[in-house]
Amino acid sequence: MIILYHATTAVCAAKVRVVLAEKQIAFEGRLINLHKGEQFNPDYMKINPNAAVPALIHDGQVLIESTVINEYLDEAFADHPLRPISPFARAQMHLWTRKEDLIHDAINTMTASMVFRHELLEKSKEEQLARYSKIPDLAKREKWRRMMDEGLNSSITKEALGRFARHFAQMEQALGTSKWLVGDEFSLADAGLASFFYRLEMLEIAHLWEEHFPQVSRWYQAIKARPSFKAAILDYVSDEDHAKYKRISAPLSGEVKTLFAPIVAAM
Ligand SMILES: N[C@@H](CCC(=O)N[C@@H](CS)C(=O)NCC(=O)O)C(=O)O
Repeated sequence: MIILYHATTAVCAAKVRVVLAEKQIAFEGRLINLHKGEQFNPDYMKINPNAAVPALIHDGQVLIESTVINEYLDEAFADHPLRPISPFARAQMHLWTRKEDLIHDAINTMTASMVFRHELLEKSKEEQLARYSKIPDLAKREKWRRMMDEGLNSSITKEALGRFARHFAQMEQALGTSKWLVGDEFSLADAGLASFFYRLEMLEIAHLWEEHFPQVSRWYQAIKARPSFKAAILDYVSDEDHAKYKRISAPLSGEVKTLFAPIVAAM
């Protein structure tokens, strides 16, 4: 039996749901409401001491870290394999999956500076602090504080956009010669990025790749055409979430485009 601790829109949790859907593995979901701070509940932190989703329990064994969970699922469940067989191709796949944490950090930066910040600025100082002051990792906590204070003008935002530019350029190169990131079979490398791209789309900044990286655009359309995209990502995002992201992000989209242009031009 599989239990997944997740949150509806959290991209790392959606990353695991994509793999569960691709491999057609049934699971029991337990939602953790990150906005209410349920990730800091001591009982949950016994499961995931990082106070984050996802966490997965398989036959009583606890797993955390979405990249590790996805690799575990593919190893533990043989049907619908998502890792290439050849050692070289598998190494290429790992080169992609090991970068997911860095890209997730950049996704989190954009979400914090474009959406979370604007929601939190409407709340009291106490409520703002309550949202991030219990994050166990001090660097992450400090990043939240800076995003609240500095927003899109922060050097953290520029660093995140630089990461996207480099990642998209590497993807563009790989996708110039193959259908998916590693050869012509969909793998964990592709699965791990699906929810990240959707978050950027929800933030109204799909122009980051659409205006510069045609192969990446082609790849994302193919990702969206897979049944796992609907089952693991779209079905968990409410109309209310969509409306909220659009309302807050759309006015900031042009600003992000202006910040991104010189970064891409300098590559
Ligand atoms: N490297 C971890 C990152 C987990 C993570 O940061 N998850 C986010 C949601 S995508 C979270 O739960 N954040 C807690 C918070 O917002 O306080 C993974 O890939 O599992």
